[in-house]
Amino acid sequence: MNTFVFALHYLLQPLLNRRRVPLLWRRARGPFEPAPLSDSCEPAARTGCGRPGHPQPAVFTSVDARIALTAVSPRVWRVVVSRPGESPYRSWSVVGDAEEPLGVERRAAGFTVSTAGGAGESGRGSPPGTPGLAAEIDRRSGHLSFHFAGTLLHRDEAAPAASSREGWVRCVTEAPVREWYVGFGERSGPLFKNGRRLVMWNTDERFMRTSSDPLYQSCPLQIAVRADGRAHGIFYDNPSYSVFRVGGHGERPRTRYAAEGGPLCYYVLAGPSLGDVLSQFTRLTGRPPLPPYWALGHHHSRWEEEESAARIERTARLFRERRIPCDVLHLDIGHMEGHRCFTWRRGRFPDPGALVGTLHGLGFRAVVMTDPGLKRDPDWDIYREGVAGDHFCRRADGGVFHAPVWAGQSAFPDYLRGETRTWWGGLYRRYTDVGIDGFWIDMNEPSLFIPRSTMPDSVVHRPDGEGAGPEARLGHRRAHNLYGLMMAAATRTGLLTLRPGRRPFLLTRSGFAGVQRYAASWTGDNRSNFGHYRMSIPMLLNMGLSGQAMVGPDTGGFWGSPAPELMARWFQLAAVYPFCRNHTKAGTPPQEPWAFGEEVEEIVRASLGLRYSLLPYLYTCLSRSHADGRPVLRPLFMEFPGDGRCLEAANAETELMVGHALLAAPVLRAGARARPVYLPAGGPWYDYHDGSVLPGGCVHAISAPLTHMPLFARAGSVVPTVAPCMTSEEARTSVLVLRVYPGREIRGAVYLDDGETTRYEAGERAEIRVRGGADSRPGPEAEITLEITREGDESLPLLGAHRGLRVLVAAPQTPAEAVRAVGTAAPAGGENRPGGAVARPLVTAEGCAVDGVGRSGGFVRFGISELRMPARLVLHLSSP
Ligand code: MIG
Repeated sequence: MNTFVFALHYLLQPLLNRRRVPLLWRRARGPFEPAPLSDSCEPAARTGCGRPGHPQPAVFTSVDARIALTAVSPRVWRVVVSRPGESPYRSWSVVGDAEEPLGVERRAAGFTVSTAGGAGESGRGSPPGTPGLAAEIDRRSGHLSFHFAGTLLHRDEAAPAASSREGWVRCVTEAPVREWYVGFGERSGPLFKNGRRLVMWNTDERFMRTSSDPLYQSCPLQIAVRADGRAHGIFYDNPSYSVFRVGGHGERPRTRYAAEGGPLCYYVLAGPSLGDVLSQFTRLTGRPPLPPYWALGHHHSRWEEEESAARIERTARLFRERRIPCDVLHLDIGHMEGHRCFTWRRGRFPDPGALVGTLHGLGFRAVVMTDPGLKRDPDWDIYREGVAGDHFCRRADGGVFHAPVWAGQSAFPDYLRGETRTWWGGLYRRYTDVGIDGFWIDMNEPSLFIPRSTMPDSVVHRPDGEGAGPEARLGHRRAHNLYGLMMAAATRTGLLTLRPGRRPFLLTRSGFAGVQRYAASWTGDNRSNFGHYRMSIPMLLNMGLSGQAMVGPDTGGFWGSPAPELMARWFQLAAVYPFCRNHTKAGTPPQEPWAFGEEVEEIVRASLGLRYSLLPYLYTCLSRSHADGRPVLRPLFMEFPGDGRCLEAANAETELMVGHALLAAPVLRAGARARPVYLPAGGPWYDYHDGSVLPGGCVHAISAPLTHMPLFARAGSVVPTVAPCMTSEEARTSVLVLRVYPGREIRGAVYLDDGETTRYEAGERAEIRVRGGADSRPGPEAEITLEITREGDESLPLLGAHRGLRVLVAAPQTPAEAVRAVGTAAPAGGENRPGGAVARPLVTAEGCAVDGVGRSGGFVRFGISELRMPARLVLHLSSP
């Protein structure tokens, strides 16, 4: 499409899709009274409500409104506010639900609702004594206020307010103290959303700027962080077009939320830590499954309209010849015959199976793209099947809805229908049959080449499943934000059916709350400039805080061509992003790492080398996201709650924690060769590159030549690594190197499984845990204790696929002689006094043998053999 058409769509799209938030709101008429038990089930009873043994929600009704409070757990409550005639609450996002009993007490002005505490009658509840949320409801207005552990979280004003105009609903919340707002899914702009207007309407933003809103995904989750480090969240579970006017930076911030359709439903997530909020949110909406290990490798992509097997193969060979680590090559829409999904371009892909075979032989995996739009071509079997099976979205008059996209006039599967999802999922057989490894879905906002860029309001979707009868119809306005989510659901389920037991790798552009349970996401069509590079940090942090762990931008930028310096800097940063892919638009200059001169090529090679050495760590971080929803990329204030300087924007959106142990501080400006880095209090910190020690709680001027991104390890952490290598398979199988950064308490883990199958879900996984500590005696003498244990499935090899174990202990202050003196001959557990220089053994070992002691960089290195678990190492570092 030419720029003119793009520009036209760009201009018209917001005009045609935007809706004004009504000015007038009807308040419910009080008083509210507890509803009789028989009325207390929600209109669309999704759970066992009302059946024997199922606790009842606390329901309050007035003449024209109904407020239902349900405790999913003591710290996660659902509020549904409905007016007569409103459609029932039905969720596409929430998959993990339960109910806890609630108690209602009458007070002077209203009622207090609290979790009865304890496991309750149902026996499914939380451990007794878990403090829970409590709510007060004002009898006259129906306003609610939520408390947790003696603190007021927010007062909701006008919860039962609706507007007569097209059934909008709204909720205004007021916090009693200053708050910092994060979450909200994939968004441009700064990290903190205070004072911003955010629209939830999935949009293919064709000219993405650093201020564009909305973008491809929506997640109506607002997380509030307070100065004392506490956090709580409100998740508005409603896919309608909606608008947040997020509270400002004042002392009593008020947030206004309004959605185009009811009922109003929100979940209060009590925290109290930011990590708890993530755990609570992902308990509701699902946790990210583990991707195959290879998906953590470097992905290379390019939208090439003149795609061919020959070009792909050439690219693969170049990566190997030039020794640039790489695992995955992506095939964009150029591989299709006339942009028909699931087909191969004739002539240019004579034998797709052979191509995939060649790629596998070179150690690559192949990912292909599919779009929702299927070409209107009665001679094409897939289109015919779609029509015959009634799988396409319909016009109001019942005919199949068609609109132009890449393939020309196309029809669009109605992913809200279960049968259609099954049909769609089955189509992937055409790719899995030739060995394609991973899948990439695009244009699923949905994005169409018509001026409004998406389906007209009149298009009809026909959802099915629980709560929806066979007659159910959903207009596009209501289904819009769900389209990408359900396409991802259909694709993932299809892949699991086609290749039972194998983990799918799926990448999606669009999504809604809960998309993390189906797919990884990239941040769409960014630009090759420093602004977009910088913005990737707050963007990914907020996606992480919205439950999505496996995320990354187009490294190098999609539109345009990066300056060599930008390419170098962006790859240094992307090296620690969970999803690391280079991608660019058709028609742009080459963006392969070798297209920017030798210096940049070497920097990219080294950055990716660092990434590959960190793969065991990144994988362990992802296993945490899978277990409890905590993201891989974390804002500083998540790891250091209560350190006020972590909430200063200058630190919060230019630095990031990668998991629990590493702090990255990328250089964000062109020409800069140093940057200020705030290292949070509680340090010290170790420079990852040279092992030197820096105190925490202050800003350091860190030099950052073009070759290095400042990276720091937290005292007390253990970072599992391997030597830099070319493929993730090498990383998975080479010697495991535990880098120990002494602190008073030492903690770390390595997650192990087969990296490929879904058996980890059934318990075929294990974890190596390292625990220990360093004494804090002053002076050069130090004693460091490490205990290495293993938990989990005993049938897995002790070190997983790793060939051996080495331990590196950061000891920058230990003089080299002290280590050299005991040399490599240090007998495990024995006295060693070569020349009587060292009075005590350098190391005592139980459960393993130590050999090959030496010094490398700022580390003391131990080779470990004859390993049995638990193993114990006591390391005495002393001056000779
Ligand atoms: O209208 O498939 O964001 O990554 O290269 C553009 C072609 C369609 C948009 C995706 C981009 C991809 C491109 N697609």
